[in-house]
Amino acid sequence: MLDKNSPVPMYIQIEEFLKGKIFEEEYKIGENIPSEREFSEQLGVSRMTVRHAITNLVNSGLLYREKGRGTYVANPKLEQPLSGLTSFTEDMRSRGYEPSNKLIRFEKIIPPIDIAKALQMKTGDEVFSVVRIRNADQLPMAIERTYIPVDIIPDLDKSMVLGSLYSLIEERHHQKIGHASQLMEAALVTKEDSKLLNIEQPSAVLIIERKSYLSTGIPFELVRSTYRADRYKFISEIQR
Ligand code: 16G
Repeated sequence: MLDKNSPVPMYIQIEEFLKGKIFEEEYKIGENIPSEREFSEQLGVSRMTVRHAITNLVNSGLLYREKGRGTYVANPKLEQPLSGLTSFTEDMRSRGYEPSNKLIRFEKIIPPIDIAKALQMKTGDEVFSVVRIRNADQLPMAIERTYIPVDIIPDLDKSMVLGSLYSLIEERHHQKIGHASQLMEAALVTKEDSKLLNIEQPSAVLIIERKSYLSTGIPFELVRSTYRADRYKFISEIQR
C-alpha cells in the first residue's frame, strides 16, 4: 500500500491513502477516523509523518479536528456566493441546513468612535453590541460581532437575536434592506475565537466586515464575522 522506496514522500502517500478511504466512503462524513497512533502502527511510519498528512487534509478541508475528541471526515465546504445581500439564516436554509444561534453577548453601549462614525451616528448615541455564534445543524460556522444603532430597533432584546436579524428588520419593522459594502481578510484564529468555534490554534479563518444600509441609505449594522476556513469557500462571478 505504501512504498518506502518511492520518490513520493511518505506523508503524500498517506494523504492519498486517506483520500481514497474518504472517497470510497469507507470513512464517512461526520465519522471519526482512527488515531494517529493507530495509523502509525498500521502503516509502519512515525506519528509525525501521519500527523503531517492529516494536517494537510485538515487544511484542505477534507478532515477536521475536534479538540480532545479526534479527527473527523468533514462535510464538503459550503460554497458561499459573495454576490447577494442574504442573511445567514437564508443562506443555511437554502442549503438544507438548520440555522441556530448561540448568544455570547448582548449589551447596549456607547460605541467606540470608529464604529459610531461608520454607522453615521452622533456622539453619545447608543448601539446594541451583539456577539453570536452561528451554527448550521448545530455545528459552529462563524462568529458575528454586530453593532446596530438603537434608533433602528429600539426594542431589540436577547430573544430576538436568537432568530434572524434581517427578517426582524423586514417583517417586524417593515424596513427595506438596500445594499452593503464588504471587506475581507485572512487571519489566524484568536485564542478566544478558537474556543467559540471549537477549532484548534493555529487555524485559518476568514474575516468579513459588512456594513449594511436600509433602502433609505441609513446604515443599520456593522458586522465583523469570523468564518471557519475549513467550512467555507467563497465564490464570486466576474465578467469582462
Ligand atoms: C450574514 C451577514 C451579516 C448579517 C447576518 C444576518 C455576512 C458577511 N454577514 O451573516 O452581516 O448580520 O447575515 O443574519 O454575510 P440573520 O438575519 O440570520 O440574523
